[in-house]
Amino acid sequence: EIVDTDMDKLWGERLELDAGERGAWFKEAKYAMFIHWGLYSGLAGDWKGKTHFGIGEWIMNKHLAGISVDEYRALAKDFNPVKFDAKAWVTLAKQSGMKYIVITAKHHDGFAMYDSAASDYNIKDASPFGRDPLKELADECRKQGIGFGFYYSQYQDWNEKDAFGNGWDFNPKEANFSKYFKEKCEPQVKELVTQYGDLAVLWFDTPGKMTKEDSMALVNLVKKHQPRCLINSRIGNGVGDYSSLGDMEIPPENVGGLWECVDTTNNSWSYAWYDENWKSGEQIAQNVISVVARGGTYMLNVGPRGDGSIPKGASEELLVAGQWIKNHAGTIYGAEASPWHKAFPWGDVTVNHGNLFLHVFDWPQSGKIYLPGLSNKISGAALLNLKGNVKVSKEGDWTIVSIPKVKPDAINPVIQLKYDGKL
Ligand code: JFZ
Repeated sequence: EIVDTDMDKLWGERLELDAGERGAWFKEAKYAMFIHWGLYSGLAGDWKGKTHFGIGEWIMNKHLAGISVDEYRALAKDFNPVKFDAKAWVTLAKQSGMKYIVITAKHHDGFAMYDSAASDYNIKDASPFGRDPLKELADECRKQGIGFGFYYSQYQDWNEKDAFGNGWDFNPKEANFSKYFKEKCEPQVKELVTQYGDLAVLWFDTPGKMTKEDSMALVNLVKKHQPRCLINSRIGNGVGDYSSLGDMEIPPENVGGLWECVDTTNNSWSYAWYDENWKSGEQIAQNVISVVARGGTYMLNVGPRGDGSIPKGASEELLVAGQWIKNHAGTIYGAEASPWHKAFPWGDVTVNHGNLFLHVFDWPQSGKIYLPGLSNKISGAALLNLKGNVKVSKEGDWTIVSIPKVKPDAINPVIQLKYDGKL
């Protein structure tokens, strides 16, 4: 019996989770860097002279190139990211306004990007690089004062016939998932939680048909060594600390509890040479604003090349957004979701310390912004960091904010309204 990949069953469900006091830093952080980096980055979307459009880190899968385990394993011998520079990566994340980094320790391809004693199919032992880049990255994050965490694919391991297999010659009757779980998954997770200092998060993925017992075993293992480390919902079976929504999903209405939206700077998670669909700095800043306005945290991915360099198309736009965030920090960090619960046609709203921040993405031609149902007295109104008059008037149920008719020459202008009392 040959079974196909049942995508729908892999992802796990959306939950309202809340880690209480342990989650306080996460609620404040708002913005993080996700990094997909592995052997697949070296292929960059190509296999044997053919380009496979899709997500780069899935190239091994039968839905893309369908690479045999032996051929894929051989890639390690040529993987040598000589341009890898932990300091440059962490500096980019910091300058972009990001508060922690989560990187693929092992993706579905099964190759460990760190020095693993549990499996010699790892970058230190199997590649000419001979270093542990994730150790260097963890140390650099600590040095520069931002959080660090790992992505770990706990259920799909295409290198292991006992795990999910590679989805095309996987035979569940012959597969011994608990063997893989005991011999590779648990030992590797233990390495990650014991050898890299304090971790901000452990980001699991595609729980598939994992049992609650197995999910709990991983939760307990993480908590035993890192009681403050948060675990995302893709651990499966509803036992995580915070919810990772569907990929690239900014929800239409506010979502309660602790959650994040994961997204990419282009369309592929890992580097793919053909994908130059970079989000602009303006778009990235708008996504940060929109996710914060819905009550969540935005984790935005970059896919470094196989040589360890980060494409300029990503880094330059991240820095544009980072500059915007720096200039409008109070509208993002520690901010609360929009009291209107969903976006307006012109933009979105965040709240912080008695201020409503109106983020104007699409400047209204009328020069007027209409806010329904706001009974509070507005004691101050201004364009943040910009010149131009702002006036507030009331008309029945409406608060009308009059702004200049011409959009100021700046990305994502913000109007600050100081309000009295409680919202
Ligand atoms: C998974 C991975 O398969 C993918 O390679 C990448 O690492 C991404 C971040 O996570 O893909 C998913 C997981 C969940 C959903 C969609 C794609 N989802 O819930 O919609």
